[in-house]
Amino acid sequence: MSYVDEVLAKVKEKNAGEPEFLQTVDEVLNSLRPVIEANEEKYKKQALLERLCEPERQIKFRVPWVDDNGQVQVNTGYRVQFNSAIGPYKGGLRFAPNVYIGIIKFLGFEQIFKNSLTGLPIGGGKGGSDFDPNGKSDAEIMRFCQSFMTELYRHIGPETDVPAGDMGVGAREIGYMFGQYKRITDRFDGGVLTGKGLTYGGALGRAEATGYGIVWYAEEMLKYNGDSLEGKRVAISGFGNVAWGTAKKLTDLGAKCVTISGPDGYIIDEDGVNTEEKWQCMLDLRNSGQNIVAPYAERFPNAKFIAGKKPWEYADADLYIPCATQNEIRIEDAKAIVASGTKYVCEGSNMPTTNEALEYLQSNGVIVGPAKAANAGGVATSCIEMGQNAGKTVFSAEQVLDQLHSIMVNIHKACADASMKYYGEYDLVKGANIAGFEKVADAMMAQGVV
Ligand code: 2IT
Repeated sequence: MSYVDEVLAKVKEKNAGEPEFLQTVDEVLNSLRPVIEANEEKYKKQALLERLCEPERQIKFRVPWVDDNGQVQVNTGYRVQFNSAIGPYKGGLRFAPNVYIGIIKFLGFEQIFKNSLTGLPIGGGKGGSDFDPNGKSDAEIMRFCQSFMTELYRHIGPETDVPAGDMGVGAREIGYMFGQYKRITDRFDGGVLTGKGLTYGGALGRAEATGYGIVWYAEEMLKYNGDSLEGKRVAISGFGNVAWGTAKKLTDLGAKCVTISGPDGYIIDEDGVNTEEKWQCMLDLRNSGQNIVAPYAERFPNAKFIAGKKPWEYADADLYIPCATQNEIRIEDAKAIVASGTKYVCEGSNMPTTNEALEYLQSNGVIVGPAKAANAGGVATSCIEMGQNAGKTVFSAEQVLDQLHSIMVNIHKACADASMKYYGEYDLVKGANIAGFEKVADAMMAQGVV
């Protein structure tokens, strides 16, 4: 049995109840085969892959809080510190009812390669809670965030582990957590959290960064294939921070975003989600705490709401960009996307495509930009924010966004070059895994058995 197969079998046995984690490990390790085979003896002796698949540390804790009726509620908090070979653990916090250790581990594992791809010195980590922010009052959100940080603070720090937002955690939640961290520790450690407000250390451009980065990555994909975004019709899913930044940058670059979506269904807006008013509407929908997009069609009567469906059935797009959540493109969705005749899918959300759907898209000639490369602009800008905080300075929006743009161009090139080198073809999915892995593997080997 090859070393990769041996490790895959062990990981499957050991993490049987964590399908999302197994999904990403399976996808990543399979694509690393040629690199592993070239170094098999050395890597096997050092148990490099076993170490890579085992988090350095996992923290699980009780988060008690009092709701507005005086009732005590209890949630579970998590922080998985996955890999610190190239820098302090870095990655977001997700608050969503379906969060359990398997989700945090899949996100943390992906984060290792993503952070490596940025070219910046950040390791991989992820955390969160099964707390559902929808329908909660502002006071409840604050009490939850304070309780969460009352345990988390002892495990994080600007040189140790630097959380940020993910689904359910935006600038408001980061603010409440930062306040509590500062109160407990009596330190203004600006760089302990990223995605902060602009008045207390946040970076200009961080809010837009994930979406902007995705579109810049998509632009590189199209350019490489002799194409451009100008005049393209783009179907995206989601309506949160990632979808918002994506819709804005698509408009900037002359493309038209024609769909957005929520758990209740999707919106078709043939005029384009392309005005300040429409982007503000996305923010309002997010802030409503209802987690629905239907009201968009009431506010903009030319738009149509399709209940209970996903935008992948919309056939008239040149490019599809999932920006909602994991496994939102399943095999039947991949079939619809292929049937539309599109050439491109660029992943915005983390692991939006099941492995079966991914295989179907690629084997039918669709060029896929993988999330760990395409959405790396968010965490890259977080690292710029860490640098700003450490240097006791403030960067201009232009400084941040110019750097972000060149990071995205470099990531695309690193993915393309790595897949050419090991597979002799342009496959960004494999290339991202390989390019991300090589740097981490080298650092792990250099640092001995730790
Ligand atoms: O998935 C991600 O890369 C994020 N949620 C952002 C992580 C970060 O540390 O900015």
